[in-house]
Amino acid sequence: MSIVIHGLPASPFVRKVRVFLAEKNVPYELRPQSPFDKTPEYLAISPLGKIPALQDGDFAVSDSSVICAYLERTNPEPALYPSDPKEYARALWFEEYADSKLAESVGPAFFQRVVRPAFFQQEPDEEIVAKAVSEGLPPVFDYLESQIEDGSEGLVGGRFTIADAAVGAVLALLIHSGVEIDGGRWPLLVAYRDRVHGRPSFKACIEEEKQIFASMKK
Ligand SMILES: N[C@@H](CCC(=O)N[C@@H](CS)C(=O)NCC(=O)O)C(=O)O
Repeated sequence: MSIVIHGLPASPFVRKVRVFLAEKNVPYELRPQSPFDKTPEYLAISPLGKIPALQDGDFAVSDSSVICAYLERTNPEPALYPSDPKEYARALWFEEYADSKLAESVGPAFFQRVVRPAFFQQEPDEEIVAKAVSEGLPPVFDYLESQIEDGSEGLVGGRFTIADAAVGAVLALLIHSGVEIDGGRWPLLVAYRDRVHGRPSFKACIEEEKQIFASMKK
């Protein structure tokens, strides 16, 4: 297996890359790398010390967006970036939105409910979770709800693209955090989330992660 992904399954950015690889049917090895363990060896392949990083033979590169763009060139089928210029730009926009605003809004609940107990043996601060759920998340859910076409397989061009790999990867954090999306208020988002997470690529990751988090809580 020539492709190695350095990272942990808990990271939405690692999940995005894993889903992307699965959608393209490319085998890879996930090599455990904590974002808190910035060894000189890891910094040599990921200069910011962040996960994920990719190694493909003697080539290494970091950042999930860069990695996916690289993989699209090395493994063009199925295409996960639209070819139409406007759709391409919109797909990149949703990837950017997922990696920044959506991740920042979902992050506090995940950090409190999963990262603190599992990695630091600390209790979650439920006030932080409640604030994120009541104030941080509704505007991003409103925005996504306004962008989803009823029944569509993806946010752009009616099919699964990098946009959905990125958005779905961050939405998966809510499952692990025990945060529900209110289907009465955001019905298109819930249906979209279910369609995206129902794909074999996402299903495999999410099931594996559930088992990992369950065993870490014991
Ligand atoms: N833009 C980067 C973000 C990666 C990122 O922030 N990863 C987190 C883990 S989810 C990390 O490594 N954090 C450690 C740090 O910021 O030093 C990407 O898309 O790969």
